[in-house]
Amino acid sequence: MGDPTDAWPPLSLVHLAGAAREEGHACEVVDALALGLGIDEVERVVQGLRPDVLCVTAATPGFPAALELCRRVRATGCTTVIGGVHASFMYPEFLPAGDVDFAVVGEGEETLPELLHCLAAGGDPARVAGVAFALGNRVIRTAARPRLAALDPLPKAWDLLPVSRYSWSGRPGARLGAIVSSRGCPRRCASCCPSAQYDGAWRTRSVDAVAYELAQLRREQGVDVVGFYDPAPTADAHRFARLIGRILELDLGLEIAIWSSVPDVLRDEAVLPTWRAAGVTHVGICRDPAEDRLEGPERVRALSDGRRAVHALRAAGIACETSFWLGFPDETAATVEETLGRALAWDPDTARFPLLTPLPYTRAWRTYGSHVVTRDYRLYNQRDPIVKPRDMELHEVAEASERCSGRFLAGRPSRVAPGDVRRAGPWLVHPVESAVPDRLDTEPPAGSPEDAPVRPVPRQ
Ligand code: B12
Ligand code: SF4
Repeated sequence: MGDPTDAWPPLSLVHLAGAAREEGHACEVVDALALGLGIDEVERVVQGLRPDVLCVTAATPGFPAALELCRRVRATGCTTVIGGVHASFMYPEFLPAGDVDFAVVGEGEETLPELLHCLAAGGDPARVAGVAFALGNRVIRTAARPRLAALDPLPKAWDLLPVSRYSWSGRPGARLGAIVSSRGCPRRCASCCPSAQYDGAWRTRSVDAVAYELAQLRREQGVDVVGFYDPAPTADAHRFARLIGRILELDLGLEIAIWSSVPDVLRDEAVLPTWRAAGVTHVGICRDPAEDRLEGPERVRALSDGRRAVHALRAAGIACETSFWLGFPDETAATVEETLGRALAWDPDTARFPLLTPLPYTRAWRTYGSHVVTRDYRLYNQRDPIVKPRDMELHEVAEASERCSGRFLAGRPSRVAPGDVRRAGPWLVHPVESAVPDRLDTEPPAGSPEDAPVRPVPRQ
């Protein structure tokens, strides 16, 4: 749901600073993304704060910059700690270079305060579970830290963040907040980062705790729209129905953007109007890249289900966006057209065409790793091509993604351009139910998505 013009709150820092503060450590948070700070500016801010310990979070594409910041700050005598999914898996790769003192492996809410205590007391970090560090020419990984036994309540430090800065192009002018209602995802897709992060485990928070936190965001932080950052809040139908019921009771007047999946949306088709009544205005549909390489009946079924899910959401007044993946090793001009045809047939409000970006710590790496042409992690951003197709040049892949976005948008005026603040968001894009003709229930032929046979989709 991200867009370059957005400023999304860094929820990891909200929880980590909250956890460290609860254990008596004074904290400051610098949200470089929201403040638009480059590395030199962040360095200056950090030097001005003169911290004992600098803690940094970064996903894979931001990791080289995070390491560079740690390297510079460490040179002034400050201890540096880095965490997040990339750090959790890749610490043997970067720790030997000596840019950063400690990597936190896994969730940080317990590990970070314990590490900070240990450092302040001059203790032995090898006794803190969930940490890795370099010692001479060896990398030490301490005992594994069990996942948090309970996710309620999660510590928070919203007061340390520039909350008035957070906004989403989907709702211009509104204050944006964030929450997780669960961690991980039960679906275990091969390319998936959150699934790898939690090893396929899915843990939920209690409905009451989530509802209470939503009320706090509304009343204490003045938030108008909340992004659920967990990828699978709807995975358990019963639990999500209870959460929707609680939100309806509270009547907070919040708008809510969530992630979901085609099976969850179709399962809940009959109750989608209650999602909408509770404030759910935007659903991002999570799709593993493998879904763009299905064959035979599975492919036909996936297309028809995807279309039905989009229609069902639209009928309930909920906007949806999803990604269609390009840049596979077997990519050709024809497969690009097929993927575009699939996107046009689904007809979500927003379609993105990210490029296949296998991560070294996911199962997909076994399939695609040998086709990855660079270990420059700055390019692992799903926009720069890092997989070389056998029959296409890298620049052709990037151009294909842009072309697909342009052609998708050209098809229908009510489609939403990512970043188009005038039309973006669910509140303007649903003039009538099924503005899109029921047109396809099979894959359109390569090269001519608009010329595919017209066959009505049976109503369920
Ligand atoms: C919100 C979000 C964003 C926001 C980030 C806002 C922000 N300032 O943080 C925005 C929209 C900006 C964004 C942008 C991008 N994102 Co994003 N994003 C997410 C999302 C939905 C939630 C992340 C989150 O906050 N989770 C909740 C927190 C609490 O969990 P956490 O971060 O894992 O933190 C815990 C632990 O990891 C650990 N920890 C984390 N950091 C640290 C640091 C320290 C010091 C310690 C001790 C511990 C620790 O403790 C935390 C609490 O337990 C995830 C998908 C997902 N559901 O996870 C994708 C995700 C992280 N994004 C992803 C991608 C690809 C991108 C983009 C490249 C997209 C694009 N093409 O532009 C950009 C890259 C931005 C950048 N510069 O790096 C991928 C990352 C894959 C990877 N490993 O590289 C993910 C996993 C989505 C996906 N399935 O592909 N994203
Ligand atoms: S549905 Fe999405 S979040 Fe869940 S495992 Fe698949 S790709 Fe990951």
